[in-house]
Amino acid sequence: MRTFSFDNGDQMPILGLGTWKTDNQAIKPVIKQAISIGYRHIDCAAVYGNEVGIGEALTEAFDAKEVTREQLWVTSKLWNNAHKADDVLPALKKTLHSLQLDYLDLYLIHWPVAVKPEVGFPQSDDDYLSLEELPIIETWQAMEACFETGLIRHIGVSNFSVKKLKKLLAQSRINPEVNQVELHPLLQQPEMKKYCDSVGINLTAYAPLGSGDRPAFFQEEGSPNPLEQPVIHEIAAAHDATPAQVLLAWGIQRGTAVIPKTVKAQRMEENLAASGLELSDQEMMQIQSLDQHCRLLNGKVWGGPYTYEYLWDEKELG
Ligand code: NAP
Ligand code: SBI
Repeated sequence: MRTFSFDNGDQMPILGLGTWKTDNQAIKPVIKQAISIGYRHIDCAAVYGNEVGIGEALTEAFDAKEVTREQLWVTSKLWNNAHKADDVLPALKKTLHSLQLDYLDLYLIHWPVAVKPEVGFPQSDDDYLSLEELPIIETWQAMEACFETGLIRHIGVSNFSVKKLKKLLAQSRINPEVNQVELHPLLQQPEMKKYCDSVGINLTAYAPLGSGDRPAFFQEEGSPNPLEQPVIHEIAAAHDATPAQVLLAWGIQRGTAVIPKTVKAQRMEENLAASGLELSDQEMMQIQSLDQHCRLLNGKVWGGPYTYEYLWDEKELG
């Protein structure tokens, strides 16, 4: 499995397992299965509400000597209601407790969106804190302090625009090492890729298969599906591969990590095998032409000051 190398020598497997939309009970056998077939990178988050189940599965896998802690890459994310400086370390400790781990490989600020500490998921504009009230740099400095405790080996961000990354890099003592964003052939974000490459930020692709099972709230009528693009099917047929494998191979070949979610054993195998699929330059170009700058998880779930334009630092395409 190809890896991303970090400055301290750590290696993040370029393909990991996504865990959103699977509850504590259902996720446990999924994680055990994934580890048994060779997954070594698990993408978690406090807000997914399943870190306890993941922790139980990891502990059982360690106890059974299927894998060692050092062989595994575990990412988690700070939720939007714990952005105040004093709330970051407790949130990290809660995640570590749930996952039954001594340390995380990577901890990310999940969104550049702050909500009041007592709010789980915001329901009204009143539930938000503006970035004037709680600037990102205050949360980032608390992330830097967490890094210094040794409880996390790397720190990064998620859903940050290039503009927000630039501002953070200008203010930070420790640079973010990862930005995790939505990426697939319908949303290629070439400027983001170029910028991250230029400053040494590893880009991770979430929703690499188009998040077809995203909740109804996130579905907009007529949204395209990367898995259903004829070009993807043609390339898949040429390699005797599946459309999902082509999407993942494209992401990997482009130099991004990919974290597809599946709960099905056969698809886990299929997705993992995508790291062995090689696309030609011409196929990569064909896929490049599919870009529509189409955000499937466009952040419209947020309110208050966090408009689309504010979040992504761009106007919405009409
Ligand atoms: P995704 O991985 O793009 O797509 C998941 C969907 O694809 C599910 O319906 C899954 O169904 C299906 N699928 C998986 N493998 C398949 C295959 N080989 N063939 C056909 N369908 C397949 O979507 P996602 O879960 O939204 O994103 C992946 C991960 O990224 C998340 O789980 C989460 O860890 C992370 N994420 C992070 C953020 C963030 O804000 N940082 C946002 C979104 C996601 P089955 O499960 O039934 O197989
Ligand atoms: C949740 F558990 C609840 C809402 C929500 O909205 C945006 C997408 C997201 C996220 O922030 N990270 C995900 O993987 N999905 C999510 C998750």
